[in-house]
Amino acid sequence: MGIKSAFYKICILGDFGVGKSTLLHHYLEGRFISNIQSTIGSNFFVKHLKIPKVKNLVTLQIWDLAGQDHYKWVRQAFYKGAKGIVVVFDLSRKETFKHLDSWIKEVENVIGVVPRILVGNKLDLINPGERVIPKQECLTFKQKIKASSYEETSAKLGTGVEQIFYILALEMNKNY
Ligand SMILES: Nc1nc2c(ncn2[C@@H]2O[C@H](COP(=O)(O)OP(=O)(O)OP(=O)(O)O)[C@@H](O)[C@H]2O)c(=O)[nH]1
Ligand SMILES: [Mg+2]
Repeated sequence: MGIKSAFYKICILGDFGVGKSTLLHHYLEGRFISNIQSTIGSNFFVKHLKIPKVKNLVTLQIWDLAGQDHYKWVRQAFYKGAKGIVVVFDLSRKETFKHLDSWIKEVENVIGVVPRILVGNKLDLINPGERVIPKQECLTFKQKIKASSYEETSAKLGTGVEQIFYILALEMNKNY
């Protein structure tokens, strides 16, 4: 049972500076780099991973999109063909969470509804007792956008990073 191999394009999106490129770098290289440049336009990377029921490795083509407002029109072109999205905000900056509605709208206007994971990054910067975005709000938003999962990560420490892509790969594969 199961298919032999699979290829999925995915996009990682969210406000400028939430840590999208740093998360990806940790996922691909297994370490933190502190001097990453703000993304210009887009970059893409390829990762192979093993998931149950798929005989061969799954290939993820991951598009890292620039979060700055003035790249909005550039991003539209890169959403096409994506089978999953990773939606990232910064746990230490509330405005990045508030902007998620407009991110979801932006991407759905181009590709409709595809499997998604909601990610709160920079877990290492927050004190559990003084969260600026209560966990319940994050979970409510996850339900609202029908995300498969809500993950809290630290691209600095590597916490939760692999989970994001593994869960998304499982979810995309369900649709086949
Ligand atoms: N402490 C901490 N810093 C982080 C974390 N993730 C990213 N950063 C820092 O946040 C800043 C922005 O990270 P980027 O990865 O460039 O953010 P981005 O979302 O790719 O930004 P754009 O490419 O401009 O859209 C950098 O200085 C990172 O080192 C994290 O989990 N913890
Ligand atoms: Mg970037």
